[in-house]
Amino acid sequence: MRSGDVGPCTSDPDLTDEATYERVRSAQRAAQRVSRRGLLRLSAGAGLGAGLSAALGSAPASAGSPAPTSTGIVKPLPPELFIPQGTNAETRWEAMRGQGYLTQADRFFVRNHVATPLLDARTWRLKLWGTGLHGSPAEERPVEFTYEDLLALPAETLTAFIECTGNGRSFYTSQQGQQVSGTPWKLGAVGVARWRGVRLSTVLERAGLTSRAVDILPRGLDADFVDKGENLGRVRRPLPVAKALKDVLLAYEMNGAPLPPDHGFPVRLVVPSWVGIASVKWLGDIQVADEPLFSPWNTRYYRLFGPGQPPEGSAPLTRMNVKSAFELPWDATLPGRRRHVLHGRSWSGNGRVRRTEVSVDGGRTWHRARPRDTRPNPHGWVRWEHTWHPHVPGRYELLARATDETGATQPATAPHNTFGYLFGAVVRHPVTIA
Ligand SMILES: Nc1nc2c(c(=O)[nH]1)N[C@H]1C(S)=C(S)[C@@H](COP(=O)(O)O)O[C@H]1N2
Ligand SMILES: [Mo]
Repeated sequence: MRSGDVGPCTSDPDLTDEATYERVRSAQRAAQRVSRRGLLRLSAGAGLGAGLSAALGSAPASAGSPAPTSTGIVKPLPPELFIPQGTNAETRWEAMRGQGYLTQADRFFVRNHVATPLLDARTWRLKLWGTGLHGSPAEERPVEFTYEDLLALPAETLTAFIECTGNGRSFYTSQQGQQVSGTPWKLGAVGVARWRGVRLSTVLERAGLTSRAVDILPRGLDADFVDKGENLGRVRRPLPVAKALKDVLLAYEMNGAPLPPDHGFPVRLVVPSWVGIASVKWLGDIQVADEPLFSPWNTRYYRLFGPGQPPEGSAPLTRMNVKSAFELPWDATLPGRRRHVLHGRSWSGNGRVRRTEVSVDGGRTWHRARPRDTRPNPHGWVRWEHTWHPHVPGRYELLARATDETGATQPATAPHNTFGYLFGAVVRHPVTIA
């Protein structure tokens, strides 16, 4: 977002640190009390915005709309763009070659706990409820917003990546010989889009956010998630109010078009720089509480478990780490004795990437890659290129290593954790020179 922080949290605290997390929560008491009158005014005279007309015209629930396939994903998954991963689909990095800065929806990865639900924007409502709102003590009197209400509120755009916490997970096994559980992603569980919608702070304030609110719990409208026979209910993950007020978007557009069904139509959260699970899709309701909230998605998942961690796991994961990827097929073959321009992208949840270095000799020597985005977006990625002229045919490993504005860089190995989260080590990309 262009403008500065909103709400009580004007610094940039590291909420992965539990002590900071606590401090942020108490600072939250300074949050402004906002009346609910603004909300009532909304209903009168709000015309249909262009986004709504477009969305209603192509309402996924209308007759003749595509039905989800066996993967539960609605959009086509051509093999040249996606690697199938069960109910998920991974972007092929070679499909980013020649693309612009943004990841288009036709190739944006999909991470679904269950099937994509087909929702109707005309009947959809966002409900806010809980002890953190004025005059809404109980679930039975939620504050409701229609799709049209949201379109009538001030809109913001935000260019940000969404990345699965398990992106790169397969490299724990293939590079480090370690066992991990979960979808064996390579590096294609990330994409950058231009999201448009309403600031979550705007909606929380209009719903009557109190100064006592500490956590919110956004919940999706997809079906219950069942893990090995245990029903864990609908996907939901608590978010501290401090982050909710800072830079989170209730997005209804992706790259200038209404959200596609697979990416959260009609409305999703976009929680910039944080683990993908925070960006809840198909948003149905948000509990706002004056006490800390918990769900399996911040207790049993999305913490680090394993060596060096307490039995209950680390603090809940928040920011993503630094990563880099080449826009090449996995196990690429390139013609020898000619010049190649290698392309790639680097990104970090800590902030802007400052530089990327490339090694074409397995890590012995490193060369600064040429950045292609000179004014990098704080929540996006940086494109870069490096010229390579291999003379000798054979097997190579290409490495890329980024450093972000906090000085965080990609190590040679990633600390093991049983779920294989946050693989931030340098990935060794195999290439054969023919
Ligand atoms: N309701 C709901 N929201 C969800 C999920 C889900 O399964 N259901 N998956 C989460 C996870 S783990 C990720 S990584 C992102 C993926 O967003 P995308 O499918 O648009 O790429 O959505 C998040 N939001
Ligand atoms: Mo994820």
